[in-house]
Amino acid sequence: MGHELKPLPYRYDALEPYIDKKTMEIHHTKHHKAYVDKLNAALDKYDKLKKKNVEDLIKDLNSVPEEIRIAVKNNGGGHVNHSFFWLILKKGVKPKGEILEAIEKKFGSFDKFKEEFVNAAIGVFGSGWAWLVLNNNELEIMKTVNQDSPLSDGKIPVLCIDIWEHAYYLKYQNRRNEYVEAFFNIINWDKVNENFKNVI
Ligand code: MN3
Repeated sequence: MGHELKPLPYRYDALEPYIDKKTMEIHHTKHHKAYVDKLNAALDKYDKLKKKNVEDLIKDLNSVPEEIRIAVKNNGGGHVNHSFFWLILKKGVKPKGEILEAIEKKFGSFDKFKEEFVNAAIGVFGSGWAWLVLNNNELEIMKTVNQDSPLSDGKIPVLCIDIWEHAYYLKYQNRRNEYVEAFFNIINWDKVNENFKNVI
C-alpha cells in the first residue's frame, strides 16, 4: 500500500487566476506524485519504516538508515510539504482570528509581516520554500532549500509557499515576485488559524 497521493479538496481551477489550472494539475499529478512514488520506492525494503507516517519520518531523519536517508529527506519532504501546502490554499479568505492577532503582535502589523514573508520568498536561492512556523511557540519566518521541512528542525509549519519554479513558471515565468504577491489572495486563513491553534 505505502504512502498515497490524496486528491485535492478543490478543483484544479479553484485558484484561478492567481494559480492557473494547468500548473495545479501538473504540480499535483506529476510533481507531488513523483515524490510519493519515490518515497515508496526508497522504503520498499524497510517494513518497519513503511508503517511510520511521513511527518514522523521527517521529524527524525536520523532514525532512517543512511543508505535511504537522502531519498527520504527529499521525497518524504516533498510529500509532506506539498500535502501541507495544498490545504492552506483557498481563494477569498481574509486574515483573521488568533493567528492574525499573533502576527500583529510579533511583526508589528500585518503589512510588516507580509513584507518580511514576501522578501523571504523572493530571496530563496534556487528551489525551496518560505514558511511561517512556530519555533518554541514563537512565530518565525524561515526559508528551506529543496524539499527540506521545518519539521526536521523541530519547528511547526503554520503557513508556506512553494518557491520551486514548477509552482509558478507556466503563468509567471521569471516573475517570482508576481507569484508571491498573488499568493496573498489565496491563503486559506481559516486553515492557517487552525494550524496555529493546534500548536499553541
Ligand atoms: Mn512543488
